Amino acid sequence: MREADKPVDSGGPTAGPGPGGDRPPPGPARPEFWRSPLRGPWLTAVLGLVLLGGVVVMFVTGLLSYAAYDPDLARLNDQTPDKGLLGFYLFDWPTSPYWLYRLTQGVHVTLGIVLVPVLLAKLWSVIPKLFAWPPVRSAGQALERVSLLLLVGGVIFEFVTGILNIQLYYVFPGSFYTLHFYGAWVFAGAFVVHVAFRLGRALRAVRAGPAGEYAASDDSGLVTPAPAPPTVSRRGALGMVGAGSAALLVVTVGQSVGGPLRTTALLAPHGQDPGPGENGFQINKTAAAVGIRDADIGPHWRLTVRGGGRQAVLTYDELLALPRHRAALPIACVEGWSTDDQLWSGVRLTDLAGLVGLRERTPHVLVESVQRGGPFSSVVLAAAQARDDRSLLAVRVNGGVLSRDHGYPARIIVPGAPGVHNTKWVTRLSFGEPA
Ligand SMILES: Nc1nc2c(c(=O)[nH]1)N[C@H]1C(S)=C(S)[C@@H](COP(=O)(O)O)O[C@H]1N2
Ligand SMILES: [Mo]
Repeated sequence: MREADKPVDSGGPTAGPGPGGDRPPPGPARPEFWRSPLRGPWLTAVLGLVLLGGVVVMFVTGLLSYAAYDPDLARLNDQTPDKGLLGFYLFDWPTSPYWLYRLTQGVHVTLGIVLVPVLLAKLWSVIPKLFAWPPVRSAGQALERVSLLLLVGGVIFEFVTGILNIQLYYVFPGSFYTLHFYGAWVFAGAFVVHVAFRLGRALRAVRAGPAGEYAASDDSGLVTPAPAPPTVSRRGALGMVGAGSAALLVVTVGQSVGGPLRTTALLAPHGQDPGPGENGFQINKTAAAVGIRDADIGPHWRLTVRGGGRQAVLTYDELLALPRHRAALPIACVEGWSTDDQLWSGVRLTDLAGLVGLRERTPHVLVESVQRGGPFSSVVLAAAQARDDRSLLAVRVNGGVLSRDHGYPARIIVPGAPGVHNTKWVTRLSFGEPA
């Protein structure tokens, strides 16, 4: 009974009351309450180092995802207009390689799911520290505990909001995007502090091995003084965590990799085979789900093209009469799922800009759909996106007419961009807007 044998610093005014002064009250604050022989610096360090690598990749791909939305281009593209310095690194999202967002966001979401068992195991491995007694020993230690609160709270917040979003539970007070964005920065700050303080110790613990020498002289607060008989070794426990991650990988990754793997994406709401035919690939929001009416996309539908002080209004037949080009491009959603390349056919955005005299040096373009409201009903595409030869206002896909749910009569498809920039049910293109 470590705590009982040796006098602990007197905690001053915050020390626990009652007999024994700083003897923790019965329950989880007593080290012998936690009996698993698995806990110790080695297990915590190995899990921590795996998380360190994973979290860095998640943070970078998350920042990339934010950049891919082109938030600086227009207020319309940005749910976090008060980001200030946090947007310091933003850059123009490229159109090549055309699978760029499919890769970065597929990695972000898949890795997030795969890390869940690692995260849970890591939190389990350090849980006795949550009940450390006395709760506050010194100002420095209090500060450390607050940073750990931000670290643990932040990581749980990021995983929970991310997973709810990809499982399509939109239960957030406010926008997921805003919460996940600011949450990531809070977490990242606490994470940097944590790594700075603990990396050296973690590396030493890993070198010492699973049954390392530390047990006798342990000051980590992780090793139980009253171990229960082991049912599995530390390596075995780690193996189970790894197996859990591998299982999650198998039932998730197909939604991003596609091809024959798509049918294995059991955990992915959009991951599975959406049926046969030219339009047989994932749908995000159906026309019905966002309130598209027959009249909106029937014979009275028009495409208005504006820019440079001019305007052209086209019927569907007039749009079909324009020169058509093809591009094989995927849809890659922020939720991590993506389609295989689909063969789109439609009118180049530069040709449409040409209708108002802006074919050369085509500027950025405001794309609006017939959808009334909703965060994805309109978007601003960058000039580089509008100028790419593969950027189309598509009217056909895989040889068939666009289905209602894929954006009939006409939708945007842009290489490299997040799915949300591929606006469906388009009715107006305003080149050079907002000014
Ligand atoms: N008008 C409109 N366009 C939209 C959306 C929307 O909700 N409304 N969703 C976007 C999102 S988030 C994605 S991922 C793609 C999905 O396209 P799909 O349903 O054809 O696969 O459409 C985009 N275009
Ligand atoms: Mo999306």
